[in-house]
Amino acid sequence: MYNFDEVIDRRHTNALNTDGFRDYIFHADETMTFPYKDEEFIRMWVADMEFATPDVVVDGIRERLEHKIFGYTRVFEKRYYDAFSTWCQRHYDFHFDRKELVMSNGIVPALYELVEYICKPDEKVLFLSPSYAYFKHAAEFSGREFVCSPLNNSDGYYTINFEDFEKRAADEKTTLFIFCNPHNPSGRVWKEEELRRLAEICEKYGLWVISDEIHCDLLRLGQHHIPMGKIMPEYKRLITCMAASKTFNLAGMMISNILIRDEELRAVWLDRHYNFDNPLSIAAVQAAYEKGEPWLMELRAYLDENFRFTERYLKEHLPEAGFRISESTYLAWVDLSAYFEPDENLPMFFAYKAGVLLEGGNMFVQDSDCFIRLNLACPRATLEEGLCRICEAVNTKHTEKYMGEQQ
Ligand code: LCS
Repeated sequence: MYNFDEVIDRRHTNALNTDGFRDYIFHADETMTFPYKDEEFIRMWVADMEFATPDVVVDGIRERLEHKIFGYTRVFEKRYYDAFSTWCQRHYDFHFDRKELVMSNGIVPALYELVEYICKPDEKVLFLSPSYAYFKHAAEFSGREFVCSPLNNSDGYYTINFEDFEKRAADEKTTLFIFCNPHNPSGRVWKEEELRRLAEICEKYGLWVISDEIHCDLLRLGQHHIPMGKIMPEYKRLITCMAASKTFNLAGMMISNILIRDEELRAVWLDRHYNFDNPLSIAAVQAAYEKGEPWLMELRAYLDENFRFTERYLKEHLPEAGFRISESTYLAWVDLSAYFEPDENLPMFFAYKAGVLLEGGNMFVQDSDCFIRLNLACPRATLEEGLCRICEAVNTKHTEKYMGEQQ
């Protein structure tokens, strides 16, 4: 019913995806040039989608536009809570009290604030690696040290090393665990047993837990997300972050949900946070939660097929690439250690040799050498072209290397 094959021109919309890649990926300015024009790149990097947000969301924004006044705004009405909490109840059988809900312009800005409110200057932030780099940035932003507990990687399936995690959690200077649930970049949807063991360790050492569940709606069909809030129903030091931004392609709307259980921390937040919201963003998210489910189900089926397509394509054209269909997210995490040395700058290689913008292991803190992360939330034709260019570039490099060694 929805057309995920539509190719939408995003130029001239101030999109980070089209116009911000030099700065974000290469820390360079507009003087950086490539053998490709900007519009010739296949863009498989930052985590937003090439798909249109559903009509119900656009209609929600339009209805709000008709009110014609956009003065100072904040989520005051219960309708927003009703929309979001009904979503959580329906999808995750998860209930939270209205008073726990505070709004933020994004989960990343919330992380930056929360680290500062929770950790004293000499305290440390713990997370699992590889990791979404902003967990590290959030610690560093307020001068806190970070500690990684490396995940085990067994043939592309990531699991938690609980002995290592407990050792690090036991450090009395480690007071906050930022948990990515589901996990970016691997896409793991943590199972109940894994969540229980993590929760047990966090409770034993009294850690604060921020459970970043931004990817929780984007599951492969058949997968089920369990909010940490259900595993730790009474634990006050738990903060849950969720948003419609990834789910409905609304990251630019800059609005996300933060559930703070601890009253004292919530008071600090309400005191120090800049507590205003964008009226169009509220309308967009409310409409998404109230009416967006049919679209999401079709999106998930389309993404599932993009993952299967990628699996088939890589098997045929890049057989030594390590790839496993992610349990969640639209992000494919591909191990190219059979083809590259650990010090290769992969985003640079693929931008120059393939005309593909992607994220490399160097962007995921540690334990991610030789990996690339591909954003598969694009029309299948775009995906096919991107994969074709990636495989060709790697195979050409391999052939050249082989010929070089023969001479
Ligand atoms: N948390 C996680 C785990 C994410 O993956 C992202 C976006 C965010 C938070 C951002 O939340 P926001 O501030 O927009 O509410 N992930 C991105 C990524 O992996 N590449 O580009 C964005």
